[in-house]
Amino acid sequence: MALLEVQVPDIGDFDEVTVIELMVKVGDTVKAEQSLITVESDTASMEIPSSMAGLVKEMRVALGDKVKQGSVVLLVEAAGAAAVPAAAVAEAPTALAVAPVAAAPVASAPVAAPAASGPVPVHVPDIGDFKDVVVIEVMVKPGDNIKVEQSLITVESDKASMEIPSSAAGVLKELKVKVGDKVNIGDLLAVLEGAASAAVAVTTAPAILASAAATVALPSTVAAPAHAPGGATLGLPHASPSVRKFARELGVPLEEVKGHGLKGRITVDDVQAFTKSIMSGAVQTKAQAAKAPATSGGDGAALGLIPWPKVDFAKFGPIERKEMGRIKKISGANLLRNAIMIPAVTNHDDADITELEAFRVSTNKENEKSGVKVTMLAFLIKACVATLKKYPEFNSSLDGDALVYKNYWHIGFAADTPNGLMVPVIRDCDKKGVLQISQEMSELAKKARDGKLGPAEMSGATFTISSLGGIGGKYFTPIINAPEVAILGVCKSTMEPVWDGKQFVPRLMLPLSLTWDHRVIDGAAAARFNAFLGQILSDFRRVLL
Ligand code: CAO
Repeated sequence: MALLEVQVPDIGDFDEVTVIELMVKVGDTVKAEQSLITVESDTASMEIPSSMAGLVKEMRVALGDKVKQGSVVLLVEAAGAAAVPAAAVAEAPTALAVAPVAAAPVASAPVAAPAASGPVPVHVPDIGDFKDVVVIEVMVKPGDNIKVEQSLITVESDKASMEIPSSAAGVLKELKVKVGDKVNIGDLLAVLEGAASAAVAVTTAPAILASAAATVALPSTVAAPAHAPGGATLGLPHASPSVRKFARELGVPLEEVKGHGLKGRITVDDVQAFTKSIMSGAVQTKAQAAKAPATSGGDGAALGLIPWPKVDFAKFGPIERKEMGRIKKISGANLLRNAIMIPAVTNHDDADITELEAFRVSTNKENEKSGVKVTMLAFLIKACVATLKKYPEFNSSLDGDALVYKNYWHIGFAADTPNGLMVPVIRDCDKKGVLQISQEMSELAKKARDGKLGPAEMSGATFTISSLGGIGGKYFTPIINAPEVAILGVCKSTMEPVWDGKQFVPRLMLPLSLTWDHRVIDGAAAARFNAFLGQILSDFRRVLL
């Protein structure tokens, strides 16, 4: 099959442009109109699309090459009958052209008011075929002294970026657009005041206007090297429009991405690598860092605290330093926020589970063959759901000044895993029996330990139980899992002498520690919650009431 040339089309006034990005490689299958390379002059950045679909057989340009209209970009083996001879391709500049053409007639661009003084409107000039281009940068502000041809905003289509210069001089009185707006030819951009001769000069200066229409510009600001996190912001990041579009779709802050392309240009690979590092937790965006305090609390300066003590532990003996795992870091930051932001109080109480434990043991004996072990935690979940229904504010969340009461009962349980604490969630516990809850809990706990829990399995809890019963201890003060408003801590049950009014009798007592958000719950309600929970646990038939 014949190889066909794809050439650089008519790119307006640009004589020679530099190839700054190769977007395809030998062996790629390209579609017609698919961008092949990005070229840049000192005022423009544009993507050159393919004139045909086919298989890339040979690249004829390399990074840094200078090309102009007619230069061969690559050879393709054209797909099917759609193939056209190379000569025909070269003769089809409209299909190929991505840059607005410079020959826009000045008169068609409503750019300047004829008045020599008073308000002067500045409109979007003829920008070629581009429609609904997005304002991605506003470079001036009201009060600025604007010169003729000074860039006011940068707009971007999915193929090109361009700066829109002012058609007049004067003081910027009003800006009519903001970042994110979509604009078209003739739209009012700004109103200048005190614009003297310059405005008139522009209406009669086709050269200036022609460049306004054709300046597919990424000049000095964009040409500045892409900056690393923490670096100074020098304007737009150095990236092609399609890369910026890709970053926008992913929500990637491009100014934080380090470019590894030509002259530090940010490429699609850079955006992908950045996204991966965010997802793996290896780095945080500035926005994430601002939202989530460091696990250790940073330096505490934001809270007006004295700095965290810095100690050279090695001075006192041998040490070993180990980075904390990702889960510990994430849960640490959450725990810190919850501990600091919630005015939490913990009530301790004991519940008599003598009969319940006897029932649990006998049930497990009866069900030995079923393979499902009924756990105390499953009974606790059912008992908590009944108590949450009686005291619904414990199943609510704060939303500003309002309380959101949830008419579902999804219970989270803390699971100790080799990677750290995780909180799987059992959904709709009000609709499930103790056996089903026990089974789901054992599956979720296993998944948690194997590091296989998905985000959906850890979200949506309305209340959490943290049980250390299998391990030991008496009471503790669990930290509320925001935006929940309460959490129940459970420790190891022990046989204790309990006064029944006549004598001390041995009873199996379960220590309960309920931590609650005092903004939502009062101490009396917390005491009632524990008391009611204790009653259910001592006589589980109450769950049915
Ligand atoms: N009192 C006395 N014994 C208890 C008990 C209690 N409250 N709760 C459980 N036990 C016993 C069980 O009877 C069982 O003993 P046998 O093996 O002899 O039958 C053993 O402890 C294990 O119990 P279990 O299999 O029912 O497990 P569990 O429901 O107690 O716990 C899970 C499951 C996932 C919660 C647990 O594995 C876990 O990870 N716990 C730690 C939670 C945690 O870290 N909380 C702290 C958070 S704050 O940092």
